Amino acid sequence: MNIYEELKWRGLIQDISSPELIDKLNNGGLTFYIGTDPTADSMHIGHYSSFLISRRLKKAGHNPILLVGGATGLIGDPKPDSERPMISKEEVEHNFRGLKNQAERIFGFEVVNNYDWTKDINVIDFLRDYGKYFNINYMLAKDKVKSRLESGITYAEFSYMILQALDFLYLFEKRGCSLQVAGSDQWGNITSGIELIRKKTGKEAYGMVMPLVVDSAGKKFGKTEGNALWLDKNKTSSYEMYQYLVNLEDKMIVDYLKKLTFLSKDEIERLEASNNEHPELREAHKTLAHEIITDLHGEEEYYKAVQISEALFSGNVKNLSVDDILVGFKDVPHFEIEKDYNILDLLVEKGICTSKREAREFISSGAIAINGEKVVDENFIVNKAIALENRVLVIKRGKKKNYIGLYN
Ligand code: 545
Repeated sequence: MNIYEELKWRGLIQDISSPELIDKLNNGGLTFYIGTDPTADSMHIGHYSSFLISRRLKKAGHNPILLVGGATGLIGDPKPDSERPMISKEEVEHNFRGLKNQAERIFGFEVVNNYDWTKDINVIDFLRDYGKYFNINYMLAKDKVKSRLESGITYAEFSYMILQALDFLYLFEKRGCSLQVAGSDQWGNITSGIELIRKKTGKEAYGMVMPLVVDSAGKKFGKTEGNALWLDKNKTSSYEMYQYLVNLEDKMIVDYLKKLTFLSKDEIERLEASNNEHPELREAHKTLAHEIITDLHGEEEYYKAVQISEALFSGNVKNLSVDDILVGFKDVPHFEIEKDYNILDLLVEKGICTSKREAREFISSGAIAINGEKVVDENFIVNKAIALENRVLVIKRGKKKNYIGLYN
């Protein structure tokens, strides 16, 4: 397969600006860019899938430039439904540093900042050198603008496409960059740039967009209960990432293997067959998690996530560190333990059981365990000495309910 066929097979090509691009992609040697705005201080897994294209194209002999929009982030790319709240300059700077570091660390390519070439353009030059090349009718016809005509759009957001177009022109002229790649929501901004380049230089530049990765409900991928799957492991631990990926719906798995990994067609077909024949092994899911977590955080983090998951599943938490336990049990109820307790009092006082009678029933049926060991004696004394690292008790009630007790 050549690179174009490979990208097609992976489902990474939604649109290209001209059929000429196909040969250019297959021949290698293009300089291309992909941009992101500092609207958050970390990318999430959806951006990861788009940015991986930089490595795929690099492997095919092209030169990537990553752009973080220190300028465009101050304005805000129009969303289809409503105006973005203005973010402060300090926040944009903070986010910029986060994204730049992350992009350099994960993808390993040069990162440029469009603030560098836009900050000194004065308003008169802006209107003469760029504004003059944009016809209002053309701008109004762009999807993102069109969808806002009812609800309203400010002049600032309306002008956004000019900024992104002038970036493309700048990189075309100064860096020989002739291709911009992005998610499909960027089509209008990319074609504006191609138009501007054509009008100002008479030359042809190209655009390529990929479908946004979505979950089975058609929502943007990586947003779970309002929380994105962040690439920053302080925001989303490897364990949380692992859990999300291992529990992906079966019907999504092949699509994600194609878009989020570098595994070959043969290997992905083999995993697909494994998922069909032995879904209980979750081999495809685990491989997906292995590829992504290893790439983002290193192989050790992957094995740690597996270890935490297995320990939590079996209830055998003794071999985990306190830090791993706190990561794994982030979402279960936590409480402080300030003194020694009789087990019955502890269970009732901390709300694990509703009454002593209920607590006795749980104990006699073997349904209470502390740090993986069943409590069978209703006079059992809970104290610091039995806590892991003298700090943590994992109290399990029945098959599913867990509680974390902390000594300080
Ligand atoms: C700015 C100036 C340029 C070229 C591109 C830009 C950014 C672009 C944009 N892109 C999106 C984005 O989201 C916020 C990320 C917060 C971490 O707004 N105008 O910045 C997304 N982009 C990646 C994909 C995208 C797109 O980063 O293109 O489709 C999402 O996958 O929404 O000269």
